[in-house]
Amino acid sequence: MATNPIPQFPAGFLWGVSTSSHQIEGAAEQREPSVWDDFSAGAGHIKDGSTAAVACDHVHRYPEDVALLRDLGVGAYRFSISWPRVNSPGGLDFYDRLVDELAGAGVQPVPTLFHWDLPSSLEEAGGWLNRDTAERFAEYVAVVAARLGDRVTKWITINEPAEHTLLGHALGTHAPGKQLMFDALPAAHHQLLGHGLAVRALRAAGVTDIGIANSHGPTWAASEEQADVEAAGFYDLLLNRLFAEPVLLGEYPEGIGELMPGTDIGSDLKIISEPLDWYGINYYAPTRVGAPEGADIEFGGVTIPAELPFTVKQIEGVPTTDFGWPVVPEGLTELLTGFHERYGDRLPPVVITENGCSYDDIDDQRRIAYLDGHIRALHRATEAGVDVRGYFVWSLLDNFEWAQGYARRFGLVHVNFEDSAALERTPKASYRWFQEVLRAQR
Ligand code: IFM
Repeated sequence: MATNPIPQFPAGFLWGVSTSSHQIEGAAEQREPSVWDDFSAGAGHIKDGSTAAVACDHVHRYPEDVALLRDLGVGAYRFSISWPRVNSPGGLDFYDRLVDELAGAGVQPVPTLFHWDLPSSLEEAGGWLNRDTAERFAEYVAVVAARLGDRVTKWITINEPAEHTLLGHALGTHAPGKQLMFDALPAAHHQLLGHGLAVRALRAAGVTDIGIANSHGPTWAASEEQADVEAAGFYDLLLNRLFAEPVLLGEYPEGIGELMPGTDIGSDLKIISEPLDWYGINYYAPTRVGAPEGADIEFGGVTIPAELPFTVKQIEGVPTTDFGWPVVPEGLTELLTGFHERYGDRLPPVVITENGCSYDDIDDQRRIAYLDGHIRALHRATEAGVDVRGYFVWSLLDNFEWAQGYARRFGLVHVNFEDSAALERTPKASYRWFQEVLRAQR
């Protein structure tokens, strides 16, 4: 276990952990179906053949989970609200109870309004390829804000539209399983539009503390050869610039706006770039990218098809998680200082809304090393002048890791999925370690 104390972060820095509705809630019979229920039913879609119908059964066990949060000593809990549950009778009552339980434990609720579990009924009407979904999203956001806004002050609109576009709509390895390649771009635009409309709906409800959770990471060219540098630049555009620039600058990177649907992209971009109070970044690892090599490759649980204009390569000489993802804490410093340089004062204060790793053990010393390294890397970014206001570990609990099912364990708390009646929670070594870090930061 790492022994050097972690440097002190400023007073008021927000420490938390994150989860999402579909990954932990269970109680699927109490809500409308979502695209993830439909996708999970398809043969071969989920690695271990599982579904999230029960998951961690958080809907019934939330008092125990909130007690874990309280004992951990986090200031905040990032969870997501299930749109299909809100659409169902009594669905919002669950979030009412959760928010009250959190208040009783002294933990600030930070809900995300969309974390990939679109109601199936909306998918049938075209899902995120249909502009109307963005409008429907804003209506749902207004309903949620009206109900919880008296107790919830900090909100996140959407989670990782990049992954939802790439994996869900371009490659089809995630729900809704569409394989549209570059024809998936409208799904990106409509999610971003939904984000902007949600910001307006939250502002109309009087909310003053709003962010987004975008996933970003440094892109490293595999060599200095022009073809590799160009491929890396393209990957950077897809993962980083395509989702950051409309939100932060009110514009798409060159050449992209023309590919987007709609008749008045300028007025859409005004909505998408509604000012935010902070910018949430989910960081896991950098990506090493080279020119295409004419063959499909398997990387981090995803097949990158040969026809894409880049290939993803292993980063040599660094440890990997049990998921095979490279462990590169300094990538977080590089990402944040890079964003600071690229976007200057257009970048609002940053919150790391997710960071974590998948390891199987309960005595998870490698997770401790990962988190220790990344928190220090975050501190170095603050010393270099980046205004960072919070850090959330992904995740509180082991959970349904999408197409990987229960085979990947990101939790600070182990969940025994073998015994589905008990689903026993066991805090891992990393939970105890983080508890000490938080104690020392107070
Ligand atoms: O589990 C996911 C989460 O839902 C979104 N960000 C990445 C995590 C790990 O893959």
